Parts: sequence; C-alpha cells; structure tokens
Amino acid sequence: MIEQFGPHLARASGTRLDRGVDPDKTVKTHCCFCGQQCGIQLKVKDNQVIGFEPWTDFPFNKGMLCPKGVKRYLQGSHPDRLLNALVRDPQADGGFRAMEYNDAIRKTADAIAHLQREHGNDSIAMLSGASLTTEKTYLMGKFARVCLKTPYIDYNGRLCMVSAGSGNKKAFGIDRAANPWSDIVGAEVVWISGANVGECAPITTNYVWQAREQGAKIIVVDPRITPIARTCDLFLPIKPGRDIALFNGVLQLMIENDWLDHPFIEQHTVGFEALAESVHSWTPAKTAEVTGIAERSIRQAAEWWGTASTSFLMHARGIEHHSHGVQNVLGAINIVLASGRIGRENCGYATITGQANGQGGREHGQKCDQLPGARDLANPEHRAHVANVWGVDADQLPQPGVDAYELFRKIEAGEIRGLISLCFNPLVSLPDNNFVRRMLDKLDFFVAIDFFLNDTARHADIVLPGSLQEEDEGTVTQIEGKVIKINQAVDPPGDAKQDWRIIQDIAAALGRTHGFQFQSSREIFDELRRASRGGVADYYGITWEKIEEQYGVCWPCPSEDHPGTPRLFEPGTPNPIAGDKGPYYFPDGKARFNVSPYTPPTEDVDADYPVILTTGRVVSQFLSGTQTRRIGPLVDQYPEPRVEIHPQLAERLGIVEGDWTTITSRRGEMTLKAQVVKTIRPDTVFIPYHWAGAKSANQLTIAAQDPISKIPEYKVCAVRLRKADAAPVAEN
Ligand SMILES: Nc1nc2c(c(=O)[nH]1)N[C@H]1C(S)=C(S)[C@@H](COP(=O)(O)OP(=O)(O)OC[C@H]3O[C@@H](n4cnc5c(=O)[nH]c(N)nc54)[C@H](O)[C@@H]3O)O[C@H]1N2
Ligand SMILES: Nc1nc2c(c(=O)[nH]1)N[C@H]1C(S)=C(S)[C@@H](COP(=O)(O)OP(=O)(O)OC[C@H]3O[C@@H](n4cnc5c(=O)[nH]c(N)nc54)[C@H](O)[C@@H]3O)O[C@H]1N2
Ligand code: SF4
Ligand SMILES: [Mo]
Repeated sequence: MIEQFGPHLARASGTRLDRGVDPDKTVKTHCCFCGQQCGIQLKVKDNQVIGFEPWTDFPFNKGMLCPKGVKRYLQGSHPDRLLNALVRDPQADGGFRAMEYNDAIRKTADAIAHLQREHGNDSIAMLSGASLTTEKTYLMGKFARVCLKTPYIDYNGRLCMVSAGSGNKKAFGIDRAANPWSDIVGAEVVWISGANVGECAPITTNYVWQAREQGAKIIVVDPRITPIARTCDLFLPIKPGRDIALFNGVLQLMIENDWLDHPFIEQHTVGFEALAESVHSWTPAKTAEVTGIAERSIRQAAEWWGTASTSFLMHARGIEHHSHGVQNVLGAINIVLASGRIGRENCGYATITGQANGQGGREHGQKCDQLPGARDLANPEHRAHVANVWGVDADQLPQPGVDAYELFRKIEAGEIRGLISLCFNPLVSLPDNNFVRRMLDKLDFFVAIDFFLNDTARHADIVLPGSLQEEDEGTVTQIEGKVIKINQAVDPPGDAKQDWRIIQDIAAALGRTHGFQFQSSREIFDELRRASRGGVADYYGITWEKIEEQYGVCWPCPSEDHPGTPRLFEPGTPNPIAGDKGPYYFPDGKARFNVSPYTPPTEDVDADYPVILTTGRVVSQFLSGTQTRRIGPLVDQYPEPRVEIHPQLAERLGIVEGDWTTITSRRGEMTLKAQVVKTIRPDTVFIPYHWAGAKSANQLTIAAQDPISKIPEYKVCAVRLRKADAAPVAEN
C-alpha cells in the first residue's frame, strides 16, 4: 500500500508483489539512487531482493520513498544482469561472448601492461563514479595513482557537483552542504534556484512543505513551473543561463535598501566592498531585461530575502550546469553572506547533492586533482601525508590530470589509448555524444565494469561483471554531509564480483599488489580514515559502529570521541585551516565574497537556431537510465523522452500535442513527440536526457565547459524545431 503524500512522495508501507512470501531476512540500508539516500529495508529470499519495508526510524525520510525507491528492488532480478565476463566477438550474438572471469582479468592486465610498456603509464585513463561507496571511490583514486601511475582519472561528478564544489571552496574554503535539513523547516524564506525538488529530491519537498506549513515564503527560480513551483509563493521564470544577473540584481537592491547584516559582513567576511561596487549597475530594470523576469517580482524576491530573519537558499544543477556555473554559485553565496544568515539554526545554504554518493564521491581522491580528505594532488604537504599512508614515495605520485571530457579529447589526440570505466555511462551522459562514440571506438583497449551492459560498455573490448549496491557494504555521504552505511543484502550472482575485488584482481594480475590486498570494505574504510586525517574532509573519527549508533555521522569528525559536525560555520568551531580564528576554512577564518560578473551562455540563440534548449530529469527515470529503463513500472510512468514546448511556440511552428517534432542543434538532430505545456517559457524547450542512441538529448548539447569547474553547459544551447515529416525510423 502506498499512501500518497503529494505529487512525488509516498509513505511506503511494503510492496505487494512479495505477498505471501516470507523473507529470509530484512536488511536496513539505503536507496541506491539519489543523494537523499533514503533509509529502506530490503526483503531478501534465497539471495534475491524481493521487496522492501519502510525504515520508519531513519530520521531523514522517516519511511517515505519516491517512485524510484519503491521500485528499486526490481533491478537485481532483471534478465540483463551481467553474470559473467564478456569479450568482444563480432561473430557472436550481440557482439560479445562469455569469458571465464580469470581469463578476462588476465586479458585486461595484459592489455594495460602492453599499452603502458609501448606508450607510457599515461596512456591509460580511468573513469569512475559517485554512485559508488566512498571506499570504492577511494580505491579507484589510489589504483590510478599507485597501481597504474597515471594522472588520468576523473569521475561522473564532473557532470554534476563540481560547479557547486568550486564555488563553495572559493567562498567557504570547504565543499559540503552546510546544514542539517531540519534548518530548512525553521526558515522564514526558502529560496530554490534551478532545482526541480519535487521530481529530483522528492524527500526534500517534505522539508520545504513543512517550512511552508509554518508560514515560510517559498521562492522558486526556474524556466519551468516544476511541481515545487506550483506550491511556491513567488515564481521567477528565468531565461536559462541568466542566474548570476538575478543574484547581482537582488544584491544591488539589498544594498540600496540596506537589507544587509553589517556586523556579520564585518566580522566574518572579506571582499564586500569590491563586490558592492561590481553590482552597482544591476538595476531592477537591467536585471529584468537580462533575466526575462518581471521587475516587480525581482523587487519582491529581494525584499522577502533581504528582510527575513531566518532563511535557507538551495540550488541544484539548474544554475550549475553552465559555462559560468561557478559564477552562478558564487552569486547565490553572495546573497547568503550579505544577509548573514548562515552558520546558525534555521539559517543556511546548500547545493542539493545529485548522485547517491555525490558528496562522499567528491572527497577522497577520484577527482583528477584530488587526494583523500579533499586534499590537493598538487600540494607537496598533502602528497606527503597521503604517500605516507599509502607506503609509497610522494615523488612517485602523478601530478593532477584532466577532467572527464578532456580525457576524450586526449583520446582524439592519441595520448590516451586504454580506458577503464567503472560506474559511468559517458556515451549517454556527456554532451555532444556523437564525439564520445567516435572516441570510444578509437581506443586500443576499453574495459567496462558494470552490472548491466550499459550503452558505453557496448563499445568495450572486455566487460567485467561488477556489483549492485545491495551486493556490497560500505559508506556513502548523503545530502547533509552525513556518512551513512550501506549494508549488504545479497551476494553477487554468478561470476559477478564486488567492484573493489575486481580492481584488486587487476592489480594482482599486473603483479602490482602493494596497497591492494584489502580483505574487506571495512579495511578500506579504516585506511581512508587515516588518509583523510587532518584534511578538510576529515573522516578520522568516524567508525562503522558510530554510524550505526547515531544514524550517521557528519564530517568533519577529527577524533573518535567527536560527535561529528551537522552544521558548518558555527562561530567558535575550530578547523584545520583557520584554527580558532573563525569558522570558515581560510587562514583568517573568514568567508569570501567573490565578484561574479554576468556573461551570456556560450551558444546564445540567433536567427538560425532561435530557441533555447535546456535538459534535465523526470521523476521516474535516473541519470543515463541504465537502471531505471529496466524497471517496468518506472518505464510505464514516462516511457520515452518528449520535448516540452509552450503553446505559443507550438502554435508558431504548427505543432500540436503528440506531433513528431525534429529538434536540431549545431551538433545533431533528433525527433521526439511534442508535449505542449504552459509550464515552460515560450523561448525555451526542455528534453529529459535519460535515454540512449536516437533518443539521447546529448546528441544536441554543447561541449562548452565552465573554465574553473569544467562542468558541461547542459542547461543552455541553441536549437531550431520543425514538425517532423514522419516518425523516426525506429518507430516506423
Ligand atoms: N528523478 C530523478 N531524480 C534525480 C536524478 C535523476 O536522474 N532522476 N538525478 C540525481 C542527480 S545526479 C542530480 S544532479 C539531481 C539534479 O536535480 P535538479 O538539478 O533539480 O534537476 P535538473 O532536471 O537537472 O535541473 C533542475 C531544474 O533546472 C531548471 N533550469 C534549467 N536551466 C536553468 C537556468 O538557467 N536557471 C535556473 N534557475 N534553472 C534552470 C530546469 O528547468 C529544471 O527544472 O537529481 C538527482 N535526483
Ligand atoms: N543533457 C544532460 N546530460 C546530463 C545531465 C543533464 O542534466 N543534462 N546531468 C549530468 C549529471 S548531473 C550526472 S550525475 C551524469 C550522470 O551520468 P552517468 O554517471 O554516466 O550516469 P549513470 O546512469 O549513473 O551511469 C553510471 C553507470 O554506473 C553503473 N553503476 C551504478 N552503480 C554502480 C556500482 O555500484 N558499481 C558499478 N560497477 N556500476 C554501477 C550504472 O549501471 C550505469 O551504467 O549525467 C550528466 N548528463
Ligand atoms: S531516489 Fe532518492 S528520493 Fe527517491 S527513494 Fe531513492 S534516495 Fe529517496
Ligand atoms: Mo548529477
């Protein structure tokens, strides 16, 4: 029975599909999908997950789940589950034949050794992912630097959290959502920019609505009237790519009306004067013109924000997926700091974490420039600390590599010839993916490790059968910065192995076992604790036992008797950079205002391509769709991508609901059914990106990237539309 709470929230009280079957056990763990990391109990029978029970004690979601959480248990029994290793064989059905696991490992190691001998260590690159447990992400970073000795590893969070991460580091010196979600509930004003909370962070809806119940004003900034926008108090229908203009305009009104916290600015920040100077020209009229938002609404938003006594600002990829994503984030942080409403109860700021381990996955060394504990690979002291824990010479550690998209440019340049991909589906998820496909086929050797043959893995030479989330244990760090525990429910079936064992098997086959002889995930975690010790993301004091006792532990947690840090930046809290000079992670303990000038998107509309395309998500599908496109009830809910078009634009184009519509950008073309909706700006169309091949939105998107974070500009490119002459070939 699913008790409905709202558009995308359900109080789950067990599924009915396992009716009459007595489970062997139920296992308390977390949903494998988004960064909310809802608590769930999986029901297990004969080494199969057969259903679930709500885990009502888990404080974050109190038993609630979204449609994906309710149906997640169905994926393990899917017939596509990889049960053995595969090797490319053009003669075989589907292009692959089964291979004995050890032979596949041998073949993988031989190919790596051969390429490294012929072309150097740097000829091999790795792609990793933030759906993995933190233990695995740690091992991946260590494997690249210590076993392969290549600088080239990066991860799919490059497409996700990095603009927020860079912005947070520039402003606060630390990259973590700053507050427990309970602070949302007590806020007088909740500002939500570029976040489809109802569909993408469904449980957070509940926190926002609790705030609203208590009288909070909700402001939503989005080019589309999303489910959360339908219940907000003020909706700002922004033209994609213009958020920094809005934040600058709001700040200018705060300055003009003296809606500023002067003592806070004085005591806890630097750089306000230069910033104030830089936003001077952002009058409401100019802001309205650039953003496409009515002047009156801008004034209203500034007044509510400026005069509140408590507030919470959150954003997600809507402001981050831009070639100036970091600047957008800094603009958001500027209005938070100017209000002084951070670091205390009911006052806060957060970027909404995307992937299951979007937070933990960006802390412990799978990023191209990072070492565990959010340390810098280029910093000699940081290198020395980690090299010591790893028992290697710091000089042997490679220097920083390049971002995930640049890795593909290096394939094009012939510098990278071999690729190991675990937990990444770049062929669907990277922009301009026709380029990505050509590069995959150019590789001399490509091994993919996954539990399904995802669209990228179809281009692999070897596929190794990895583990589903419920087939292993370890930790992830959820949306509030809390480290929680994933518990193993079932064993990997057939020849499938836990991912960390596969990585160690490759190390062993290469004869490079030093540092890759862990017997359990817990041993990896214990080394990670030491590697992170004294860093910004300090996990040293976190133990699996403490996680269990406290329903999770927020980092930083520097010692075993430390309870963890739910709210960052509380005055009086010391940190490893500032000591007790102040709560921010800079030597003087103060936060930074950053001048963030407005620049238009890389590809603006013009006469040839007059419409803005923005891309994103729907509630029932997850990321590249590898998992959710295999879960029947979720497919039924939204079977294939459609293009959202406003009635005015549709009318101009002679398109009606359900018409096949061809969308063309400078990179590609696709034909989809039109969904004519009044909930989108008339100058913008929206396509969800969860599908592959002819249905992939990333055929159209632009590979422009933010110069600092290297995030792709998924949220704006220019397209033209026409009514299609016929349905696409596959549909005929
Ligand atoms: N159902 C579902 N939930 C998910 C995921 C999923 O795939 N499916 N993925 C998870 C992950 S990894 C992530 S990163 C998060 C993403 O969560 P969100 O960022 O909330 O989702 P998106 O759909 O990418 O984009 C959010 C909103 O940004 C708006 N937008 C587009 N351009 C702009 C702009 O220029 N300015 C502003 N202000 N808004 C703009 C879009 O209209 C959209 O409503 O969701 C997580 N949760
Ligand atoms: N146009 C457009 N493109 C986008 C976005 C957008 O808004 N618009 N959003 C971007 C964002 S925010 C994100 S996060 C990316 C995501 O992009 P990807 O990371 O490429 O998408 P996933 O579907 O998570 O692919 C991960 C693969 O890892 C596998 N996997 C999951 N868990 C595990 C595990 O524990 N072990 C192993 N071995 N494999 C595992 C899955 O089966 C899947 O094949 O997409 C980005 N692409
Ligand atoms: S997808 Fe996210 S919100 Fe939905 S149940 Fe899973 S963790 Fe919770
Ligand atoms: Mo993401």
